[in-house]
Amino acid sequence: MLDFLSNRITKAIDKAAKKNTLNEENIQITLREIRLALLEADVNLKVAKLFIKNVKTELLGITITPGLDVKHQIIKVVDQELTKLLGTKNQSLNLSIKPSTIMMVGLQGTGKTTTVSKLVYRLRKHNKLTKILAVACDIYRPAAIAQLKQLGSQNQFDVFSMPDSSVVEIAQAALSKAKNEFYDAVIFDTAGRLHIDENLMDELVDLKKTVKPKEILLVVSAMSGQDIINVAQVFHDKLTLTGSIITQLDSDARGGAALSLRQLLNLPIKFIGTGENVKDFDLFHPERMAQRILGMGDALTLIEKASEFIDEKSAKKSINKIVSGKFNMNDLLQNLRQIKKMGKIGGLLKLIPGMPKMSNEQKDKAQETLFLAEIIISSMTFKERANPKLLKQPRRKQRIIKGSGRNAQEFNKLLRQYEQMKKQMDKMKNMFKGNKGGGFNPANLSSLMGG
Ligand SMILES: Nc1nc2c(ncn2[C@@H]2O[C@H](COP(=O)(O)OP(=O)(O)OP(=O)(O)O)[C@@H](O)[C@H]2O)c(=O)[nH]1
Ligand SMILES: [Mg+2]
Repeated sequence: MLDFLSNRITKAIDKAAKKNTLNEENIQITLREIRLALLEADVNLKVAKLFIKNVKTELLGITITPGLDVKHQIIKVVDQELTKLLGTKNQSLNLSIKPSTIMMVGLQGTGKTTTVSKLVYRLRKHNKLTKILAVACDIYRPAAIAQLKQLGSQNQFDVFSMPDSSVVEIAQAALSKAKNEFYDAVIFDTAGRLHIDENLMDELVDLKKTVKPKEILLVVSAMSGQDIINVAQVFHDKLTLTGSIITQLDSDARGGAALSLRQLLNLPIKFIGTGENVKDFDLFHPERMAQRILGMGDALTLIEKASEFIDEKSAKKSINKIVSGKFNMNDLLQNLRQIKKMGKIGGLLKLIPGMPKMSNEQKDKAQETLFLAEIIISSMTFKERANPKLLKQPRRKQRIIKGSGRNAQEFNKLLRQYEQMKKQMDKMKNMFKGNKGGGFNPANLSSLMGG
């Protein structure tokens, strides 16, 4: 899905990240590459320009997140802007009234009829609507009604059709049937057209007046070229669309034109079609799509974790305590838990620029040290953690060793490390001086923990 766009953007970022600095020149190079990637993927020029402008503003004003290298800083910004471009959040269908009414419109062969049955499947499975009526309003293509009927019998939903009638007459009859028989939803399948056709457009306007649908969805193929933008604009002007569905995303289409519609028309993308089966249909999630395009799901998760971690007010609070010399084992425990929240220390250390490469063995050892420390400190009482001098009392020591299931050697080592850490306070202070964001760099703690 969108492999072309994904490959090109990834390459652009990789190339830019080789320089490993985020100065104006490097930002320019990055932006030029990304711009090319977008245009080659068929993204509309206006959309690409705006996107580049936004990424530029963000990159120039960036506050470097401690723990992220240049590549990840760029990914973070591009991911954020791409998500925005795609619409930020999924927008669900308006199903507030019964029967809910949905109208499908679009050019020929984009997947309107197929999508009707996909939508039925989804509304049943995810929205608990059981009785759904599909209405055959494509009265021009001879096989169109038969196609919908066949989909209906394959997937057990009702199809309404009426020979020798106008689209408006069909719609009126279907609506009264739906009301009388308490249908949950009615979906109108309409005729496709090769290009904007005045007569067909007027027919859609009449259909809209008759049905007053809560949703009018433009079905767009991912394979569309730039001409889809004008076409969609006309549909939108005449019908005031409520959203779009991008189909055929499983193809090797570049997809940029269809994706551009969201920004140009301010039209939410509600679903995506990814195959011919009724199940090949998903809600459109801008953030997930952005991640997929960046092809860096794992990296993004780590970035997220790093940001989350650094944003933590509590982390700042406890680290301020450490720097001011007032830290105790409660603060230490809190920090250890935050590190754990970020997952494996090895993956984390990889992201920290300037961090010497550790062997797997060293990483495992660091991980284990932190893990052990957490277990032992967890077995202490709050009072003991607040006043570690109490830990010298043999009775307390024995209790903690027993409670944590560790041995005396490990316990003593932890205390030694804690003392060492206190002694290294000055060193720590200097480390934080160089850290503008005031954030907490877990590498400092792990090195002090003897990892
Ligand atoms: N691979 C793939 N094929 C799709 C998808 N959606 C629809 N199709 C196929 O595209 C072709 C056209 O689909 P239809 O549902 O008939 O399209 P339509 O918009 O109703 O076409 P007209 O009624 O002629 O305008 C069919 O062969 C579908 O199986 C999709 O998401 N992926
Ligand atoms: Mg059709």
